[in-house]
Amino acid sequence: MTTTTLITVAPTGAESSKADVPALPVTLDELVITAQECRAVGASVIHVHLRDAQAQPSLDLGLLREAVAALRAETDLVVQLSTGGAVTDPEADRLRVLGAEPDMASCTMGTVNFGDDVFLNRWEFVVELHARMQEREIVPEYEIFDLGHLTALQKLLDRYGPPAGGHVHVDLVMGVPGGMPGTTEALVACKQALRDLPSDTTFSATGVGRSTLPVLLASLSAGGHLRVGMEDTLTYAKGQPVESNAQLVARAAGFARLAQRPPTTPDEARAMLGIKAV
Ligand code: KMH
Ligand code: ZN
Repeated sequence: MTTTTLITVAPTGAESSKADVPALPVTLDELVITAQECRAVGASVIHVHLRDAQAQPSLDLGLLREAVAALRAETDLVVQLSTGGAVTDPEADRLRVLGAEPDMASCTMGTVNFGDDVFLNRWEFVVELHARMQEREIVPEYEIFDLGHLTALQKLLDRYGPPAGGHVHVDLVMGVPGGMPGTTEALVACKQALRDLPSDTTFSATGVGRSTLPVLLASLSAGGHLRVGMEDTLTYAKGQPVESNAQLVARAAGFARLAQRPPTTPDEARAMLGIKAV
C-alpha cells in the first residue's frame, strides 16, 4: 500500500528558451531558489538539466558538479541529474554526467520520436549507462516514453542485474509527440506491464503539456507517484502561463493530500529509492 506521494520537480528541461519562458530557472541561483521553493511545498526529488551562461542547455561537468554541491548545501532534496540532456547531445557527454556523482540519474529505456526530432537511446548505450550507475552507486530513474521501454527494462534487469540500491523506480513520461499518449488507458497499460518487474517497483508519471492533469490524477488513483515542472508543462490552465515551478508542485501536493497520500519527505524518498547517505 502506497501511503505517501513522491513528488519530483523537473524545473528546466532542455527544450524551452529563457526568451520564450522568462519564469524558467536557468542560472544556478535561480535553480537553487526554485529548489527551495519546491521543497517547501512538497517536492522531495529534483530532476536537473543545466544551462550555460548563455542559457543554452549544457552538460558541462564543472557546472554539473557545482550544481550538485549547491543543491546539497542549500536543500535536502534528492538530486537527480538528467543523462538525457538535449536531443543533440552526444552519448559520451551524456555518460560523463555521472562524474558529477548525483544521488540519482535518469536512464531512458529506448529511442523515441520527440516532436520533429529523435531522442536516441541505443540498447548498448542504455546498458552502458546502467552499468556505470551500478559501479558509481548512483540510483537510476528509468525513463519510460513508450510501453515497449518497460519490456526493455525487464530485459536489462534480467541480463545485467538490479540497479544501485536494489530498488527499481520508473518514471512514465507521457504525452511526448512521438511517445505514448498521456491518458489513463496508457498509464493503466504501463501499470499492468510493471507486474513483470520486481514486486516492489515504484513508478511516477508526468504528462507533457495538456496531459499534465489527466496523468497526475490517473497516477494518484493507480498508486503512482508524480513528476511535475516546467520541463514538461508551461501552461497552468487554458491561457494561463505557469508562474513558477512551485506553483505546479503545490498543485500536485494538494491533489496528493486530497488522495490521502501526502507528499513524501526527502528522507522517506531516500529510504524508498535505496539512496545511500552522502
Ligand atoms: N530532454 C529530452 C531529450 C531525461 O532527462 O533523461 C530528454 C529528457 C530525458 O529530458
Ligand atoms: Zn529531463
